[in-house]
Amino acid sequence: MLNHTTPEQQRRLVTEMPGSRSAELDRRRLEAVAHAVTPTLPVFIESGGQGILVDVDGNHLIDFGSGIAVTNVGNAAPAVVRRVQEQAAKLTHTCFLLAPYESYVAVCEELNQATPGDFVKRTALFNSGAEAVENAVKFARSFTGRNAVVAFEHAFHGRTNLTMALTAKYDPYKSGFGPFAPEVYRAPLSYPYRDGQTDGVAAAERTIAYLDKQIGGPNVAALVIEPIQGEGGFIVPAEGFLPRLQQWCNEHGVVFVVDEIQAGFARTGKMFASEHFGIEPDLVVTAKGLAGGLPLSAVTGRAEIMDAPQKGGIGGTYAGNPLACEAALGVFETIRSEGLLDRAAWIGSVIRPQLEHLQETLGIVGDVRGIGAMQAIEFVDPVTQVPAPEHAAAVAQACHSAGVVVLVAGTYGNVIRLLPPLVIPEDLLREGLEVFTRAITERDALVGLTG
Ligand code: PLZ
Repeated sequence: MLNHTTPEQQRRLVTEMPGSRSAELDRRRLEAVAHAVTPTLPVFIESGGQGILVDVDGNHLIDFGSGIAVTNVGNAAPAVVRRVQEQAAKLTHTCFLLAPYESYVAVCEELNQATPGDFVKRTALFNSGAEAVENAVKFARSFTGRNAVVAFEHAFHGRTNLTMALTAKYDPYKSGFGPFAPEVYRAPLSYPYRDGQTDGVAAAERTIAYLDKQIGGPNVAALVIEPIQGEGGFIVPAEGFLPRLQQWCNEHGVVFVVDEIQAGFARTGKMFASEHFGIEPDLVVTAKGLAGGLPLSAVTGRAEIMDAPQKGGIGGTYAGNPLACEAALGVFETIRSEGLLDRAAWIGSVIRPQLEHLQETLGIVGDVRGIGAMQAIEFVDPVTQVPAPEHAAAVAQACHSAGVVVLVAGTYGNVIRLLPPLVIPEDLLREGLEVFTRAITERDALVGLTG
């Protein structure tokens, strides 16, 4: 077995950003890699740990991105590394459709147990989030015999053809890539900061009026929704919105599909964000945090829906690969042994008051929102409240230069989201937050002077 050494858990910049080795790799990237695959950071990463990413020039960066909510258990988490190494030395692949193995079944058992709802469930495994969302739609269509699928404003569900159709934002995700899959309808979301509707049931009635008038419940196979939108900018729907939508689904025999790909896996202080809203999805879609960085995704839900397609109708060569399944078992183990549900809630309790203070004192901070270790700031023009992507870009840039990795999000590109690994050491969390708040305060001061 290889010995893994965790990099020193300390922010440290030893070169310009990017350093010379990163700059050289970036030259090679531009020659070799399609330019539409565009990285955010200017540096190349070599190793990672609980809260630090180390680049090829030896710079230690604080990780507030977790590879977009993937390494919730930390990078190269010991239980994941151990299981993957052992599995790789024994068996790398058979294809579960050809010759099954235990770890696939064990992951399905874990997911059936962990997802909300006390009913008989089954799970099927896939590779990416998009692939799992597509398969959720296949299960729903097969079960209902209907075609229409409802998605929401600001949604992100992936980059494959069907999931591009479900995804809301045109540029960069869809522009030039049509035609898109038919029978996808986009419904109004609950976005309290922008739609001014803090009564979630009222917001749901507005959505339902649209569904009833323009699609018709009996035509709908599935309603697909993120409980807290990820790429859309951590939009938390007003209380009551999701339960009322689930009720409408039940009334019309529509499969209620909840995309927990970004919000799930202990991120919000519960195993699944759905638990905060009192909903029990018919199908839950997971990926990202499920396997700590190995490609694995899943659809989990009511047995009668999951068993609807014909035998052999669902699958894939690599879907539920044994290395990825072992990684997922390591993730479940780590969430339990490290108490990561409580830890995520605690991270939220550290971040949230600081961000709220900024909202109270600074004009460019329009909204602060999120649950647990999934928190975001929406930047606006201090006078008009119009989305201000230039502030988000400038703050993100300042953080990156100072060695803190943050991610921009939002339909208008004006949101910065914080997604630290749930195992991040406290001093790194506080230091990263300090760098972030300083960058925002300085930007606000600059806007005040120039505006
Ligand atoms: N559903 C809620 O957040 C992936 C996208 C990164 P895949 N989000 C990060 C990028 O720019 O492509 C995501 C998500 C939600 C589905 C997906 C899709 O998951 O594993 O990227 O296919």
